[in-house]
Amino acid sequence: MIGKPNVGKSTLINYLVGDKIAIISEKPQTTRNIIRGIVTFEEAQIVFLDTPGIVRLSETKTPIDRHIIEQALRGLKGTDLIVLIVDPSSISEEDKFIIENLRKIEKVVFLAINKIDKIKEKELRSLCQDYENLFPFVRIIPISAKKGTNISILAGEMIQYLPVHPPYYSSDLITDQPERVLIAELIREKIFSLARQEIPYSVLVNVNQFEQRKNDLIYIQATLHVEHSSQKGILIGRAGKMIKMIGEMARGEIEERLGCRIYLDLQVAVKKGWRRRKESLKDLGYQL
Ligand SMILES: Nc1nc2c(ncn2[C@@H]2O[C@H](COP(=O)(O)OP(=O)(O)OP(=O)(O)O)[C@@H](O)[C@H]2O)c(=O)[nH]1
Ligand SMILES: [Mg+2]
Repeated sequence: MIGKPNVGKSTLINYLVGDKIAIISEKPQTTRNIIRGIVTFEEAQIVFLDTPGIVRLSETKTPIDRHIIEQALRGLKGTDLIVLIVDPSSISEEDKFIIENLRKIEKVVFLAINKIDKIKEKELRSLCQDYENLFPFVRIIPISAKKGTNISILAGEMIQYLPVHPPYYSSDLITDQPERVLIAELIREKIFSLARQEIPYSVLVNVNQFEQRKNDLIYIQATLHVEHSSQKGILIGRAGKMIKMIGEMARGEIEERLGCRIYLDLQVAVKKGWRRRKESLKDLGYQL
């Protein structure tokens, strides 16, 4: 699944697997890694890849952003099917940039026009026509990832185009993402919903400790790395208010997921200019 930032790729993967495996926010460029969501149907298994939102390479602000996008585009070659996800506004430069990349690889491409809960039937028809004129999509399916509209149709159609192969994963698995990574992501999601401007983009979350303590309590220690010392104060907030709120929101959700009580210990540290250094990709889970 590929698309420009904020079109609802992560919302869609969560709907498909029936659980939250990818974080979501109102801000663009939330997803940083490729996340696998596995759905096993009676007649097939689909391994969906949620990818970071694509912007034109000339628009990237840091070498890391550039690498992340290049990686997502390269990843297209290794898949059986591609679903381009767009929002129902008119075709943007980003959409065109992605389509140009799709032309270079000969693959079956579906178009999913998401957020149809936000537009009128007539506008949708003319948008479908515009996309049809632009690229030979095998199917154009209007969906709402938030409401679940037409998602089963999309999956059903995709199954028709899958190659024959034994399942890659056991049928009870919905993701191969390690628990620590998911916890770090959930913390990052709360930062996206509470902090403003550059802050969410400047934070790198590392879960360092994850230990079972007595009385069914799990102790989790995570460090929130920011790029500059000035951001440290903002993330902590006046009298520690901001970090406390992040911690409370994240704790609630992590407890729900793990089904037990946790003690969440958050620390903020400065990792000067980490977004400008290519080595940081390793901390983000990429292979250099
Ligand atoms: N109205 C409406 N909003 C939606 C729908 N799907 C997603 N959204 C909203 O769109 C915003 C972005 O959703 P995400 O799933 O984070 O988008 P994304 O494509 O993964 O974004 P990046 O990771 O930044 O590339 C969130 O506020 C979602 O709630 C939909 O079907 N209808
Ligand atoms: Mg996303």
